[in-house]
Amino acid sequence: MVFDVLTLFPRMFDGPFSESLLGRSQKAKRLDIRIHNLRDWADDVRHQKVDDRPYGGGAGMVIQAEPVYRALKDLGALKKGKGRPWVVYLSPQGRTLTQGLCEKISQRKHVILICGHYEGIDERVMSWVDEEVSIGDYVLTGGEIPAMVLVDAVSRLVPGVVGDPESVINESFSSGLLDHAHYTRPAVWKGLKVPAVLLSGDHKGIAGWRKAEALKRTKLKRPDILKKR
Ligand code: 4GX
Repeated sequence: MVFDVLTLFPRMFDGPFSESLLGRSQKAKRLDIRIHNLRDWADDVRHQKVDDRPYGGGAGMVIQAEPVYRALKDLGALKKGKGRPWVVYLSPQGRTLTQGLCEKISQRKHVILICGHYEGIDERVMSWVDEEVSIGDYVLTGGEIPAMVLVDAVSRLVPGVVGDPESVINESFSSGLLDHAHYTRPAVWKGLKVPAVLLSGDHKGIAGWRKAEALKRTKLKRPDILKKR
């Protein structure tokens, strides 16, 4: 899967995308995450200015339409037809990112993410945006962290990114329930015992315990999920 990220702060992505699963999967060519500096498409190549004051006045700056348009054009988003990438703008006005939306996005081969800053981008480029996505109802300083969240959550659904496909299938949300509790060695720690069934070797018993635990936890911690199910 290919991600193109358009940002004014490309270095913010250095850490999160080079470590752990995402780093490994890029080396293995399962993922191709390309970070682009929006300033490379600035009108004024020398000053590389890509923002300006809002018409009508008020605080803050607005990212100009032209650099975003040029970047989208170069990345293939303006052509029509099948190979066209899916263009996402991260913004608090978007549809909330859920596991379901991540699954939907993971079906795409090529996704372009636009990270807004300041007061956002000129509304006139929105006609090339396929989908606005929000990571939650709070205001951040820019769209970079939301883009990282989306790339991370979507990437782990790409076949091969998470080594054991079981851990993607059995986890929270996919089943509509929270995950059951987990324990590892030692079997007794500070006098606290691991539930006996997990040491029993009885696979059916273990599966039953886990299912019941997951239900109990969901009822207790996230009753809203149960209602939706
Ligand atoms: N989930 N931000 C976008 C710029 C902006 C401001 C106003 C449109 C309108 C966010 C979020 C988020 C901060 C990214 C403001 N764009 N993005 N940016 N929550 O808070 O996705």
